[in-house]
Amino acid sequence: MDEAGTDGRHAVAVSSDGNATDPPESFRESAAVVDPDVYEAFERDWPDAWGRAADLLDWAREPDTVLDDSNPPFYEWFPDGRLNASVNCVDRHLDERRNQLAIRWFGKRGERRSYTYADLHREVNAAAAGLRELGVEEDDVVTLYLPMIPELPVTMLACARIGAPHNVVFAGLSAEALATRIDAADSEYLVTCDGYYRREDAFNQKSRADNAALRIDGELAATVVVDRLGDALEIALGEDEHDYEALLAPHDGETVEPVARDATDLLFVMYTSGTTGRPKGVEHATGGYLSHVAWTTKNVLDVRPDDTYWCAADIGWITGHSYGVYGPLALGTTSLIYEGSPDYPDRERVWDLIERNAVSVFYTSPTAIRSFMKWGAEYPDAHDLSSIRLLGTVGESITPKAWHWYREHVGGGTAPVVDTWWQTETGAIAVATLPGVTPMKPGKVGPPLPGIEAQVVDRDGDPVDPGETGYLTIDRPWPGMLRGLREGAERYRREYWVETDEGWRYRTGDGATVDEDGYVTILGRVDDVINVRAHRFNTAELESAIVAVDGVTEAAVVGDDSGGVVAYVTTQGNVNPDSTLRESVESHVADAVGEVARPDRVVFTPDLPKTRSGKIMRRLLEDIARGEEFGDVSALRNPEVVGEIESTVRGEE
Ligand code: 6R9
Repeated sequence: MDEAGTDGRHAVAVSSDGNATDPPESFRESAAVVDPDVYEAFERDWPDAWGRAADLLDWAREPDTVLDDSNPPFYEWFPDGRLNASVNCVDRHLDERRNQLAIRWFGKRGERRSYTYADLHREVNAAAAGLRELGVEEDDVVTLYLPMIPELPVTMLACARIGAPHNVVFAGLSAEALATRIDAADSEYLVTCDGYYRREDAFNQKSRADNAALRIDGELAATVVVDRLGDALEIALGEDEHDYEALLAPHDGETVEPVARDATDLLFVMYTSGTTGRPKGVEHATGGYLSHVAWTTKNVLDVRPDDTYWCAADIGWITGHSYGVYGPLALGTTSLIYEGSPDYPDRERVWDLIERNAVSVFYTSPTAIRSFMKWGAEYPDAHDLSSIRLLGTVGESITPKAWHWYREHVGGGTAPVVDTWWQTETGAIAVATLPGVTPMKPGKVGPPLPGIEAQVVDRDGDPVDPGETGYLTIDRPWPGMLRGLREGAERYRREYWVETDEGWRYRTGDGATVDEDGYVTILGRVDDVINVRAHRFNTAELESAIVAVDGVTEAAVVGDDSGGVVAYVTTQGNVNPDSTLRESVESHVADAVGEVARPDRVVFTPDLPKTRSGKIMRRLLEDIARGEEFGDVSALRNPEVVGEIESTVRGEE
């Protein structure tokens, strides 16, 4: 280790790992960051160094203060600054890039729509005026329940323009999940659509939104309905329901004065699964969030204005918010938005889109990469993907095998593959290599970014030795951090923070190890959260849906090794489960939570492994689901059940 990196956390000097891969020279030549001093610079000048992230934005009032930490853990970033997110993502690019594409959209049926920055400006303004006409005022929360169509980023930016925080609910979530999120956010405005295509079929999203509206405690003041399907689905609009196009039409060409928001004002709320059954409303502030997102889009994903950049995540989750909408548009680049699934109409689709649009930066999840691998290298290999300059991955750990496959078959064997760790709560990337500076280690995420004090600690809060297992924590605030929870200050403090001798420490909920060079490897959640196809759910959300099925007694859900869900289920009186019961278990989860969470396997078992205190041993069930070795089970109350479960699972394969 060199002098700069004595504690292995701040500077990165990789000495001890034969698998480390240096950034290719050709990439370094034009990378956004090439000076390794960036780590030291942030350390020397923390928190003021984060001012350079704020410098990437246009402010209505430049902030004088970088961080107000007088009332931890309620931190305020750039507290005296004022700005508007839609100005930063749209207006400020008009002089230089009026006719450059901001959004290239590809629909499921091969439809295309393109928005130049001038087009985006026009529609965002008309939508902002339309929302105002319906009564939306500053600080009113607007719920957006839309699939991957351009109207989603447009309405997000329209909300931002008038200072109305958005609350995007993933379009695949159920009516029940939508209702919970509308109520929890105290939202009186909803933007949805008639429907969307699921494979060949027109799916009626509006009727699901109607079901949600019937269930909410409050009342919707207005609903806007985008016509996605045209003649394929005719929807009758009720009272207080408005057709999107008709609402915008009279405002076409109008300019809505952007509302200058305090940097600490709410930009959006996003519900995510936490350690209890009810989702938490994560609140992101305008200035810190946008600064951190812009800084990482530029310096970690190396995105530039002249790129065509594709973040394949759905905008309904945080990755799509930060890196599909706000980051790329803040930098004035072209963001590709794809509505379909990667294998529809065929497995050429993704590669064809990359080739035809000369995509230079591609960001996706290990779940997707695993599917690509399963389908076979012949699909990417048949395309000219030489436009790719950088590949990113997020959402779960990537195995060295998948990492190499991705680099080889998508990245031409040379593109940096940047594994990025972050969460809904961190708002933006927190742990990752800097592609022009830091060597990559396949299978390990990387060191914390400059200015981020992440470390792995043991139960007592002491940093673990290299290779030891511990909890990933962050010791100082960072600009993209959540400003709070919708559920209040107390819940926010309790859920995430512990006070240590050195100050306040944020708990990520992830187990991790760290190596001699400070590279973090994520082992998975240490709480009751599971990552399903790179989406986050609480085990209780899924399990309560399962135990609601007639005949079911108990359920435990775990993740398997391909990002799917395995449900272990016991039945009343151990009745022999038939296929109808299996089907109801699956469909109950899909109805209550969403199609994404539908169990991939349902394993009926006479009992669930429990500790003496009656806690279900999910870890063990997870090991079985993943076909892994598991440890000593003698501490269980019912060790005999383990063998039985294992043979049921193996027998099924
Ligand atoms: C951005 C996003 C957050 C959880 C996080 C962790 C897992 C994210 C990862 C990763 C291993 C990575 N996670 N990135 N695990 N390697 N590069 O996914 O946000 O949906 O809130 O999930 O995802 O467990 O705690 P979110």
